This record gives sequence, C-alpha cells and structure tokens, in this order.
Amino acid sequence: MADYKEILRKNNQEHILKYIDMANDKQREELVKEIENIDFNELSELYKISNRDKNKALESQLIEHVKFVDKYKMDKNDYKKYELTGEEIIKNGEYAVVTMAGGQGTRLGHNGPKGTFLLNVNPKPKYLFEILADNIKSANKKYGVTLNWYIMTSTENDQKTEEFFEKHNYFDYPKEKIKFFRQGNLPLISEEGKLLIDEDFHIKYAADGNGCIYKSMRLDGILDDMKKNNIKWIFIGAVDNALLNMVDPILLGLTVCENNQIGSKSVVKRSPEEPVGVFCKKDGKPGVIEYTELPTEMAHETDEEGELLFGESHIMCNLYSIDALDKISKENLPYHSAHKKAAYIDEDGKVIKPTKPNAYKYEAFIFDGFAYFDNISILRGRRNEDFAPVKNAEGNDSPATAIELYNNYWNV
Ligand code: UD2
Repeated sequence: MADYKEILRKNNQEHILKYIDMANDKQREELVKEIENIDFNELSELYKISNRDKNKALESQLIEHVKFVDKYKMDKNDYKKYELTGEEIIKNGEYAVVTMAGGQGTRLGHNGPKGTFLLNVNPKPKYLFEILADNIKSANKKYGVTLNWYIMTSTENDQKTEEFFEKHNYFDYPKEKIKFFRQGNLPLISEEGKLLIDEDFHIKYAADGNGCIYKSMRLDGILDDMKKNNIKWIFIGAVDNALLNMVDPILLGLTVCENNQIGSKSVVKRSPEEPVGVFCKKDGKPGVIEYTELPTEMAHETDEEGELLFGESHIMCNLYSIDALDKISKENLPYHSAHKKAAYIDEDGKVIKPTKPNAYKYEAFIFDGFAYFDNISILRGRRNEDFAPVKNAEGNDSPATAIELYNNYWNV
C-alpha cells in the first residue's frame, strides 16, 4: 500500500492522501487501485494543454479552403455514376454503419443516454436511437441487405444503452447485427492541476471524446469484425441528428470515384456563431476547426459575395475505407481541453457543485483523423435534408427545431 503514497507525492497529488484517510475500507481499496492505474506522464501532458492558447496553435498552421461538391449542382452524369458506384458497394454487403453514442446529453438536460431521448415527431414520437434504426432498416429494404450496426457507448451510459435496446427489442433490428463497444475515459484535472474525487470517492473521469472511436474499434475487435465480414466502407455518424442518413450512395460513390479513403458531408453554416466545426486544410491536410477553437474574426470572415469564408460545416457524417480506419486507429490523435464545471468532494468531505468552470476535461475529436490523408471528398448537402441536431433544451438545435425539420422532411 505504501508505494501509492510515493506515487502521489512524486506526482504532486498528495492531497489524495486525505481522501484515502476519509474513505471506508472498500472505497480506499478501490481508490488506491485507481491511483496505481493512472498514467501520470499522460496526466501531466494533458494538464500542459489545458492553458494552451488555442488561437496560437492555429496561427502556426497554414489554413486553406477545402474543395467540396454540391449534391444539387453536380453534373447529372456524375450524380448517376456516384449513385451506381455507391449502390453496388452497399448491395455487395461491403458497407457498415457506426453510431457514436458515448456523449452525455448534458446540454439537453436529458437524464440518460442521448439516444434514449424521445422526440415528439409525427405521426408518433420516436427515440433518437429509433430514428437511426428506421433509417438503416429502410436502406436494408432498398438494397436487399442487413447492414452491420456498431454502436459506441461510454462507461457512463453503456449499461443503460444496452438495457434500452433490449427493452425495445432492438427496434426490430436483427440483434445479431448490432454490436456495442465502449470508448475510454480520461481524468478531469482541476485548474491547479489536481485530480478530483467525486462523491463516491472515485477519481473523477469523463469520456475521452469521439476521436477515441478509432482506437476503441481496434482494441474492442470491431475492425477485425468488419474485416471478417468483408466490410470495405464504413459510415460513422452522431446519435443526435434527427435527419441523419447513414446510407448515402452519393457520398460513398463520390469518395470512391475521387479515389479518396475518407469522405464527409457538409451543410452551409447558419451563422458565424453556429456551434459546428468547419472544414479546411491545415498545413495541406484535410481538417476541421471546431467551433470551440475558431477565432471570432475567422468565423466572421466573408468572401466578395458576402459568404462566410469558413462556412462549410462538419455535421458528423463521416465515411472511411476500412484501411483508413485501420491507419487512424494506430495513431494518437491530439487531445483538446474544455473548461467545465465539475462537482467533487473537498478535503473536508463536502460535496462542491461549482457554479462556474473549475476543471478541465480532455477529448479527442473524430475529425482530427482526417489529417492522416492528403485529401477528403466533401459532399455539400442541405440542412433541411441532412442536419436536424438535438443539442439544447431550448432555442437553436433543440427538440423543437429538430421536430419541425423532421416533420417537414417526411411531410408528416
Ligand atoms: C459535434 C462536432 C461538431 C459538429 C456538431 C454537429 C465533434 C468533436 N464536434 O459537436 O464539429 O459536427 O457535432 O452537431 O464531433 N460523442 C461520443 N463520445 C464522446 C463525445 C461525443 O460518442 O466522448 C458523440 C456524441 O454521442 C455525439 C457526437 O459524438 O454522437 C457529437 O457529440 P458532441 O455533443 O460532443 O459534439 P458537439 O455537438 O459539441
């Protein structure tokens, strides 16, 4: 037991000793085990990025625009060629879909996994997971296949997610074609660089970001499963888009015909402040600048027609070849820090619920995987067909706005 004291002292975390004294035997045993499993080198690297000036990081990179193809302005013959190319791959059973569902619905105020949120659409309310299942089932019917559906959860919501699917009989999707896998966690760090202890005397962790999906797919055997099933192309999408189309032969055909390994869908950004990443090239490689890191002046820059210069929005509709996923899964994507409010217990054992951000959370971002390729195919879609995010309880990107977009699209 003594060496954990040494570990804490050496890593400037000896405040944890007070919690070990406060804890009961079971809590102490678990807490010590957690301490012995922490990668303190990674912890200090994470803390270093917490105060990094995000704008500075961007200034050191050459930022250029990235090419895209507008779905409704392309040559008709090209459209047909992409459609046939994409449909052939889907019909050959070489296509699969992945849903990232590890995030927390904090902004939505929903208690439970976000996919279990019931959206009051017409003709009857549907859960977000149910909307996704319906989208894939209609593609299965259209192409005469049963697509493999992989769902990433987090330690915070994996059990509730799997119970939810069981309870709803997988929305009549063939159970054996759905595979769940889990992403990892990273510790939160206080502004002073200290680990936090949560109310049940565990070190405070949070999901490590959707960019860890690649590594999780490799470690959980998902990439092996895809290869075993002769899957060549994989779509990865979000859980919180009521108009998500996970099976779009045009995006697939465009990416294949442009000889790219990765593709993505975009919509025109609603306003400089819209909380979406924007496509660009960073030092010659495809990339996305996240809304939390896009400097205000860049967000407002316009071209001679008054269009936003950084206005091609990343909407979490990403396509990869199996080789692309394999390649990215062996890389260590950068972590991004976010300043968050994090409840913890103080050294007197009192639960503190901060009213302003007091700690840093660390996440990898899925689109940083694009940087390992020279090019990306981007298909510009339409907001009223492709993008109805459910993020906030009220206002923009809320259940109300998503319901309206959904009902209008399905004309219900
Ligand atoms: C995401 C995109 C943003 C834009 C926007 C569109 C990233 C990093 N940013 O911003 O560019 O496309 O969506 O709505 O993707 N998730 C996990 N594990 C995690 C964190 C998130 O699975 O640890 C999933 C989450 O369940 C959701 C998706 O990733 O399906 C996006 O989640 P978010 O709410 O963290 O991303 P947001 O809206 O800040």
